[in-house]
Amino acid sequence: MKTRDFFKCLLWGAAGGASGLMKARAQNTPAPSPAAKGSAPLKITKVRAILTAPQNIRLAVVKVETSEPGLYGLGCATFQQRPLAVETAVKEYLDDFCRGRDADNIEDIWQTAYTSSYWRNGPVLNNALSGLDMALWDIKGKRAGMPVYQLLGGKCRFAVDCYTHSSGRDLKELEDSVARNREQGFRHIRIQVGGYGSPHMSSDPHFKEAGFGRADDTHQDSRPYLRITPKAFEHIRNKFGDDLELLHDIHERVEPIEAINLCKELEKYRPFFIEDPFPPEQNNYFKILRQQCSTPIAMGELFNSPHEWTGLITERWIDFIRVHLSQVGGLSVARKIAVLSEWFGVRSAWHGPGDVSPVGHACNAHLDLAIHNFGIQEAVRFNQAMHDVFPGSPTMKNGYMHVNEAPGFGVDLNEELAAKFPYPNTPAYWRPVRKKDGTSIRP
Ligand code: GCO
Ligand code: MG
Repeated sequence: MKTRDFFKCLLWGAAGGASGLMKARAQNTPAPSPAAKGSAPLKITKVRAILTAPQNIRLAVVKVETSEPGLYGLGCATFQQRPLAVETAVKEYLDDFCRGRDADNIEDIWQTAYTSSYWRNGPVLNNALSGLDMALWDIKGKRAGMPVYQLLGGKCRFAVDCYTHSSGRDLKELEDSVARNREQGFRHIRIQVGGYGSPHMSSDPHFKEAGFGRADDTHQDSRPYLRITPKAFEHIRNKFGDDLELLHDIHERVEPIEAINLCKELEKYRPFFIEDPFPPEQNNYFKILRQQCSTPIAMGELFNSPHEWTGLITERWIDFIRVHLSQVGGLSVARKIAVLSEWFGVRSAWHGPGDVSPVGHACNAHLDLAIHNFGIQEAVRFNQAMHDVFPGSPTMKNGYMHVNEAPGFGVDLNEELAAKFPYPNTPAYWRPVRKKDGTSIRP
């Protein structure tokens, strides 16, 4: 065979082989996902914050609009003490930063937006980032035609078990409040005597007589609170028995050593958890607390930075991680916190008070459904106006939170109606809390 013919055959063979290979590769390449099928990458066209207060609490929700007509996402950016600062961060910075970016690349947008301010991990920027992040997950769920919990791996439970709040100025009022919540099916109830630290039980605010501070500053002594709280646990345990799960929020209102003694005293009442015994500035006290008692501990609603939660989790100094999803930067961060926590036996108890929007509550619930190390979810009741402004809001039944099966988070926002609930004309800041001599304490 002439050399030339030999090489010709070789070439034909190779060409034939290659085309065969490409055909096989084409056959094995899955069809483009619906997310991208037939459409150019989905571009972000606008990012804006919507402010509303259907329940007289300052809520902020971010809406991300896209190049696909009618396709948008919603995310919670609620920081009720500084909402206008969050609105500015969205309007003046995130909107311009995001326009034209591929809405599908959530993690990349999170990471680049997170460092786009160079300085990071603060409440204002994290809330703005959270609104953006959650909205992108909402969009991805809508494009995939699935609820977000499905994107996170599907359900680990049929619904989200919740705790609610009971309080009373005295033990009788507290007892009545617990009875009402039990009637509604709650098996987990947080008990407080009055507000955090029971300030109504403090007397003689000497700083006021001395003209120190301002007249509307709050006075709280720790002793009355430290005396009444164990009594409240005893009273409720005696009234409702051992099966009712009891929770309590110290809300960082007393000195660290006082909180340690209180946690030791409450141990015999087998609380489900005691929350925020110390301020984040005193995280290292958790080690001492762990050495002194085995009262289950929850911490985290005030956290903004990984430096605050990582050590507590990896040292197993807490039992429940309670971050406020928008304060840590959104769902993309919270799901990583959940994964880290699972490896160290820490369960979730995401912050879910009235100053989280229904979109934020839905996001809590979607994550709660999908993670194995779910502990409990804080829940609040929405009034009718809230359901009207946020159609598709999560619902409560028999102490469980339910989300709907619509794609995304399943919660929408009626902007026209939202505009009818402007922010209340009251100070947005947390009023100072002072000891008898005027010393300010953590609120
Ligand atoms: C809780 C919290 C809240 C916060 C409030 C601050 O456990 O639910 O402590 O009540 O105080 O969210 O704005
Ligand atoms: Mg709390």
